[in-house]
Amino acid sequence: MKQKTFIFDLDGVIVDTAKYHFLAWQNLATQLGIHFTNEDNEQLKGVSRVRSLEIILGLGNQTASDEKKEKWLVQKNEEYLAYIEKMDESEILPDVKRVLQFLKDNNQKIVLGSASKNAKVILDKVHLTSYFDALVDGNAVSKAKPDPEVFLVGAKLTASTPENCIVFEDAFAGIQAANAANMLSIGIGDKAVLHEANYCFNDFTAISNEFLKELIEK
Ligand code: B16
Ligand code: MG
Repeated sequence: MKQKTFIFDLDGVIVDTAKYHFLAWQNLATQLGIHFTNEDNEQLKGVSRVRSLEIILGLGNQTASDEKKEKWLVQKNEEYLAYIEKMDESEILPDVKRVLQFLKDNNQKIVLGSASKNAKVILDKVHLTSYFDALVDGNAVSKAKPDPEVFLVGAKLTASTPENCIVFEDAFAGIQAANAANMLSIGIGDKAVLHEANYCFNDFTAISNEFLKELIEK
């Protein structure tokens, strides 16, 4: 059997941490007098922490000094980490573990490619760290998705060529990053949003072991 590298995004693919990001951002927005809804939160998916704050300030037509922004970023992250602290395996999204296990059993490389600087903590919390051959997170890269850097670093760490990499992503910018890296992109979520992906599924329950086998042998 061939060996491919399967790169997983974290938030929205392995776990749904968007709900915790939302609660922490909403608290900060309220403090700043900015109306921030669940719908607005969609814009923050896959986007870096700093960029997320800029989007929220933009919603309220506000600007702030770098010093203030730094203080708010720390405050938001502390609150977010308090939610993460309570996470356990029950928060792993449906069939993610089955897919990881199938890939491992078939000697495939598994990599994390996330914008989050908290990725390692989250993987440890849900006890999935041991499945991964390499972790590429927000601390390891300087350019955010849709730049392909995060996925290209992942390919390099597993000594794989981009053509042999398959990316699972829930964010439009993430699919663009995978395509720009010359990798096969698989959208997890809404097909209307992720229309640039090579394939798209609602979630991992729709991805069979036979399909994974096909991807490996491609
Ligand atoms: P942090 P992903 C992303 O994770 C989230 O989707 C995005 O909403 C968040 O702002 C970003 O991580 C940074 O997270 O504040 O923990 O560094 O989808 O790339 O796994
Ligand atoms: Mg994501």
